[in-house]
Amino acid sequence: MTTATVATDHRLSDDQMASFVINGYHILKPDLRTGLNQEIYDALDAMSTNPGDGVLEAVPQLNQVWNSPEMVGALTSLLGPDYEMFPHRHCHRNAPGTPSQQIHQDNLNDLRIDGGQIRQPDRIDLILAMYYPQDVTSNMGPTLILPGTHVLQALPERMASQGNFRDQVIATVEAGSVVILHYDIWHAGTANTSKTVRYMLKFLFQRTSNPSVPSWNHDPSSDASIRRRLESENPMSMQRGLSAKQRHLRTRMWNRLAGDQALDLSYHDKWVGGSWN
Ligand SMILES: O=C(O)CCC(=O)C(=O)O
Ligand SMILES: [Fe+2]
Repeated sequence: MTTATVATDHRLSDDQMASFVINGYHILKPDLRTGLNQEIYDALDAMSTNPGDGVLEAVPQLNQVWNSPEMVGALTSLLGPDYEMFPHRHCHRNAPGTPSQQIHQDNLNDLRIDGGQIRQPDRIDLILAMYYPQDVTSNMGPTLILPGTHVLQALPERMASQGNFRDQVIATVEAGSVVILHYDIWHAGTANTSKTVRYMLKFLFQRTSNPSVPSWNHDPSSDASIRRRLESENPMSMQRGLSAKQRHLRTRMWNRLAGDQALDLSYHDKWVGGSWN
């Protein structure tokens, strides 16, 4: 009984969940059947136009990626067991010569207002999943991620001129990998200077209910070490005030994921003169 559960349970561990809450991303490589990545690559390469949201119907083998136990386990952990696939999706075809994107958020680039109150970015409601059917080496336009930025607000107009951050992560990956991102994280596609087309399939998944219990593989005995991680890790070096805000928001995010609904009452929390009210 126990063995069967362990063998089939791909939910994230406490440490993997904490890493996501701190860094805003998780990379996994599902155990896909031999040949599937190439089949998908060939099907994409044979398309004469981009089918937009219709890419799942055009290449139904993609369902095997999204339905893999590793994907279902990770998405269940992050969004709860009743998560849903979002109807918007996109196939990114980066041909040789494609330049870098600006670093950006896919989500709304502004403060969330909810019932007239500022809503803190302290939840995981939407996940962006990027699947790469071929290896992505450093010159093929890998996705760039700014770890920890999913809890920060920034003006896109200001970010437009920014690049080459010291702690940026360049997600070079093997064929079949999926980069799972918090929807608010700052990221960009980089330049493809190789001679190979890089495909990336972007899909969105959404939470449909608020968490009431941890939906990952939770072990209460790790609570103290997780708290220490949430309060001390610094994925991108930044000024002290911002690090404090980041730590505050991710502790709230963790509590909310663990089922602390009392937090719903405190949308109006705000940063005032160096402390949280
Ligand atoms: O191509 C990539 O790696 C990222 C694409 C992206 O972030 C976007 O188009 O919004
Ligand atoms: Fe994007």
